[in-house]
Amino acid sequence: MDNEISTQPHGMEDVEIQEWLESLDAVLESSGPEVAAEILERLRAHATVNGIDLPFSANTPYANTIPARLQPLFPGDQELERRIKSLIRWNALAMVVRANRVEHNIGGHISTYASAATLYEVGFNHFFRARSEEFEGDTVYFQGHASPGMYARAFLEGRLSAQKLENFRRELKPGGGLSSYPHPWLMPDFWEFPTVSMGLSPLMAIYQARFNRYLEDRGMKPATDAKVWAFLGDGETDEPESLGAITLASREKLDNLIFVINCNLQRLDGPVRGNGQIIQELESAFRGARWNVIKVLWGSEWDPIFERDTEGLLVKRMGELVDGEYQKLVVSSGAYVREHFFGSDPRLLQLVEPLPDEALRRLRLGGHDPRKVYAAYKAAVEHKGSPTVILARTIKGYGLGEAGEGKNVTHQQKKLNEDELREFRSRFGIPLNDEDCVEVPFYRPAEDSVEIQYLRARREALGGYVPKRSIRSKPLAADHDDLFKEFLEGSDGREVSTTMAFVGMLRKMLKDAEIGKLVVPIVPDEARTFGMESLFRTVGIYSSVGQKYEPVDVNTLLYYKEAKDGQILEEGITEAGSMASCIAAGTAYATHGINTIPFFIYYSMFGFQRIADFIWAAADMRMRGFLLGGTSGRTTLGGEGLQHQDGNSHVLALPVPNVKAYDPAFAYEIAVIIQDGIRRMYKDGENVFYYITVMNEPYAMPVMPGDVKDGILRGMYRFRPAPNAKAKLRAQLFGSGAILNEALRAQEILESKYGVAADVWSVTSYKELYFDGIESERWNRLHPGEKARVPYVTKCLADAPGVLVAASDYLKTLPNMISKWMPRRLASLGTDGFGRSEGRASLREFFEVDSRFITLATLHELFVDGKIERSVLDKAIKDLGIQADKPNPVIC
Ligand SMILES: Cc1ncc(C[n+]2csc(CCOP(=O)(O)OP(=O)(O)O)c2C)c(N)n1
Ligand SMILES: [Mg+2]
Repeated sequence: MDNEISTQPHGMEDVEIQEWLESLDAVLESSGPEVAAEILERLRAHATVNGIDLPFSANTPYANTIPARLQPLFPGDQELERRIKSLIRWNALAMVVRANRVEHNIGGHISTYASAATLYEVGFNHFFRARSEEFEGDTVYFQGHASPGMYARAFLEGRLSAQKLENFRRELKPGGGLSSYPHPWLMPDFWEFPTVSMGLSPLMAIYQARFNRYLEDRGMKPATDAKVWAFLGDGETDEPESLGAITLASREKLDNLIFVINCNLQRLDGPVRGNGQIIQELESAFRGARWNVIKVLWGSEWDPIFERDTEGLLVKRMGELVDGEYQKLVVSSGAYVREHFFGSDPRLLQLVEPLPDEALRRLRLGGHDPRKVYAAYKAAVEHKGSPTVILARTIKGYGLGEAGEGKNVTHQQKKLNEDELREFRSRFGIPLNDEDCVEVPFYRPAEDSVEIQYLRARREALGGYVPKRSIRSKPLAADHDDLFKEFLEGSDGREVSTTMAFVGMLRKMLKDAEIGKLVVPIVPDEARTFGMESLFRTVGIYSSVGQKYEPVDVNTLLYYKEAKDGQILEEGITEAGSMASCIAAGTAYATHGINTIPFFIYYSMFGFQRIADFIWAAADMRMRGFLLGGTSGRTTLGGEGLQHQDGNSHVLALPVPNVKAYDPAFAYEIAVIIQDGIRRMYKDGENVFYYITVMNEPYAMPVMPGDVKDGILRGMYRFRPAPNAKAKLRAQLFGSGAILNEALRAQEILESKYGVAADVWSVTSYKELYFDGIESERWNRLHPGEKARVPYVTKCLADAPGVLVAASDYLKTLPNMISKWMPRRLASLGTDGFGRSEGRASLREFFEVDSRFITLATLHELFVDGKIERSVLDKAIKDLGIQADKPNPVIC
């Protein structure tokens, strides 16, 4: 085992090692731990240069990091805090048991909070500082499955009614209920951070802590000692996101960040590492990443035993057991513990000889001992120079006894029988008699009871209640007509891509008096891809240490400028981390009362496709800001092929209710969308955010054709009507993004070669059109007696004659989903299938979305309607050079 320590090195007498240990003790005594550590470090270096091969281990022994003699005094009333905690335990359990009595299988978790209660209560009573006018407050990410405990506490605090608790997981009941997990969308005055999709919160917490520093370094908020706490499960650390950014946290010296990992050694199905030691594994990962690691393994009852163990036998023995054995030990009798744990060595048995079996059974784990937990938290908040992780050992389902304590099934335990309830009641001293107890009533002592008074006083001392979400920013004026005006006026024939147009807007926004400082550009190592490198120089790349080197390109205009007050968050190749930054910036209006406006620009394929769950969490958190899907569209990104070419993201944006997704073709469309977005989010306070795709295909940007702003925002407008509206053959062409140009070319071909007069529409957002359509349908269904609402699509096309053809750089399902509100049948072209490494023209031919295929689709529709002869169609296929037997792109 990694942490095994030998008590008898080769060729060394006991007495010799004893001398070494004693001299170290003497140094410790006289000069303190820092000097002792320095000596050991020097010894290690000395040994290495003298050719001694010391094996590397990032582990320390399987013992508490803070020894008993360095433990601070516990400042609270321990007995009273225990009683309060017991009441919270009871109410948390009652909430789940009651909910499942009323509605079978409604779910909920008992055992997670049961194991974590002390970890939270020490935080609530002594550490978590609330947000107030004067102080930004600590930020706490609560483990999602522990939410019953947070509700139960809020009930004692008088913040949640018994009725709300009664309706745990039944939010739709009259009077409302409580959401299963932390969801700011559902409980916007309570929860701040959604944490239940495991792995997201550790990563979000790291970037939150870093964003707090960013705000300070840019002078946007005063520097404070506010902390970001993240509570995780040990099983949760298997999610790659959980540990994925821990080196960033240490690199950035985020001593404002504290992870508390509840190491109950169990996950849902069974042990996290039955055949190993999750605590040691995590310790080495975090120590290797240069975190401050504090292990809280053993409770105070163990201290005297350790003291008697002058030979280090106990620590050695503790390091030998695998977690599966530990899990068994904590639920076993004292006799079993004596035989199987201490029985491995007669000297160990001797250590515990004076203790009766019952005392052995009650040897508490560190995570259940408030004194040990307090010591760890205090050390963590006082630690400087790196983030801290606390690895606290607990028992899953603590206190549930036969109903699930330490059992493999405990995660899903939701029902207790009468005996089990009585036992739990007695164990935690809940003042309910045998009869009442089985009804599992919520229990809150009188307002003037010592428990409630104490609990309130503690929270008052810490500035108020936690968790609590409120919006503290002031609305912006958002008066930006002048800022965006130039982008409505076209590019004067100059060929630019919509990405370039966007970057032009960003550059201008960064100079704006109101929003200049608030804009937070975020890039995952793609700034050059998007032509943003000029911003490096103008606003700088944020670096907490400034720039310690002369950049290689210092003599160029656009050199790589890092600065402590840099504005760009250049995150490196991590879309997940960038999104976490975007979330921190986009929720700062609530967390910090600062209206930062994130613009997160990335390869569109690596957004919704790769980090959809973070985007979902952002939606839950009421994030504001802009996601820019760069190099988007399956055929606008030439050369890249299957994994980069995005024809999916607009479909994947559909499920996120509050994301507004736009696929604009022209600079003025983007300008209108962003200007309106800033107004809606930062002036009117709407809980929406934006997804805008931008492309890298250059073409001349037209002047905005009249007042089409409303159409742009609602999803479609007629961009170019047919020149010959009186023609016999008519068509309506719908194009989006860069494919709009193909529709415009098709309009010309149809006009000049086939006498078909087509109007061309720019469809900026199928999602907006779809939502409008389903809302009209729904309203009409519910209000049959009233004047029927007409979907916007239907209104637009009311007097639009001819056949209907849509072409998109995304899946055909986008246009198809609004076709039922169109006056006639719709033919849809799109890019279903895998991409190819090719140039744009070949890709558009391959996916059958170029002007020729739009022309063919239009003629085919006219043929189906009996408006043209077959021969015209046959000839067109030939003239357009279309290969009728080409493979189907969807399946090849
Ligand atoms: C991403 C994700 N995958 C799966 C789940 C389902 N799930 C909920 S709790 C749980 C086990 C949690 O174990 P651990 O992290 O050790 O927490 P504990 O309850 O033991 O404190 C699982 C698998 C989830 N919530 N999120
Ligand atoms: Mg666990």
